[in-house]
Amino acid sequence: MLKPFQSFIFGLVALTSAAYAQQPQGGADRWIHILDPQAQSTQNMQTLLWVAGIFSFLVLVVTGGALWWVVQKFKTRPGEKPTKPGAANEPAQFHGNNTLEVALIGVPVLIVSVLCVFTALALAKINQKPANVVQTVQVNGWQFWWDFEYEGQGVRNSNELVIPVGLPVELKVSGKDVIHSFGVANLGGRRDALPGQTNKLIITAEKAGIYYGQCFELCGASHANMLFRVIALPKAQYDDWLSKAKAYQAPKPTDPELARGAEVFLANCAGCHAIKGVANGAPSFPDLSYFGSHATYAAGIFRNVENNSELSKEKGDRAIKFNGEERLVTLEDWIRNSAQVKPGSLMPAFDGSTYKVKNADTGKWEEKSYVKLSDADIQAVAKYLHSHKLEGFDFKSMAEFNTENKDQ
Ligand code: HEC
Ligand SMILES: [Cu+2]
Repeated sequence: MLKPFQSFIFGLVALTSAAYAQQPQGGADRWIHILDPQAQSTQNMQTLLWVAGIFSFLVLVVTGGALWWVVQKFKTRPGEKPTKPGAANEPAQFHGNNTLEVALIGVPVLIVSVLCVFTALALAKINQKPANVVQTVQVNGWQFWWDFEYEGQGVRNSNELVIPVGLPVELKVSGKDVIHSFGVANLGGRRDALPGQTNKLIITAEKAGIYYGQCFELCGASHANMLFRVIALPKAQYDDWLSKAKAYQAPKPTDPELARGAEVFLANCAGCHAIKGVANGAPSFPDLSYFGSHATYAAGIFRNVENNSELSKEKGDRAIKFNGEERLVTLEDWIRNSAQVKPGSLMPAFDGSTYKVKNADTGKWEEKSYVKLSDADIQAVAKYLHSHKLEGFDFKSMAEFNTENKDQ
């Protein structure tokens, strides 16, 4: 059994580490940090947290102190006989005390009422829809990634939400298969992403930079790998991004390797993934139109680098064991067998491996194999994906930009 003091310290450590635990993978981004508000709404929540915290601390001091005082005053000391009824050191015995009872009921009611007022005021502020909302974005949670659809713009960007600095963006959050929860702690709260329902959330980033978010509702094997980035750009840059994303049409590749990549993409990937000007894909799979500009892939868990030699453990890039040998995960590994590097990924493998399906007619399990792409084809398609960039936007190189920003 832990002694009270030890368990108190243990609890404190557990709480503090929970606040710091969620370190992002790949890229020196901001951590999810409940005590690092970066928007007015999170500032309001933080103030409320402090008010409630201070009240709770006072209650702890008063009740804990009273208990300690009583124990010290009335405990039986070494050599003393246990207190007996009627003995000289027995505390005064009484039944019923109006003042004490009123105080014991009145004080907690007062504390809760005060907290209630603070909470209602904060909620009213947070839920107020500002008049200057610049963009509405439909946010869809899928197993195990996020889709962002810019209403009225014809722009879809998966796993990375680009917003302007200082201006409110309205998010319409929904789940498309199971229940997810959208949360970007530093910018403002969470919303459950429920199938068949839309929950609204307004976010405003006060400073430029990359903010880290993730799914907060257990949704399956890769729930913990269902991350996303919010990229806040100065307004002019955001407008530029949006207009380029709107106008984007994939160029026809001239380089032979890219042309091969395009063929592989059309034959194997285009049924699911959209690339503007190449394929419409399906809304239930990530849009790869601007993949070359993205900071991360696989729903924020891997850093998107053009050259695999840029990967490093020091930068937080993930390594896993392939055939017993540990090495850093590349985009080619992802394409070859995504479920090997992200458990439960619903993207088919392209390594010729086998899987089992139940035949609906016979009820028997049958073995099937995935398509096998050659290493050269996988490399070509990876290179092809990287070639789809919005000119002047390379969020891959925003890590430094962000670290600088953090120290302001
Ligand atoms: C049957 C549909 C399907 C096909 C075909 C498919 N994918 Fe995917 N792909 C998915 C799904 C589902 C995900 C999301 C997985 C996740 O993050 O959990 C995904 C994710 C990705 C991502 C990461 C996107 C991001 O921003 O996080 C890339 C890159 C990708 N696929 C490339 C390919 C390539 C290249 C091919 C063809 C060789 C291909 N996919 C074929 C379903 C498919
Ligand atoms: Cu989820």
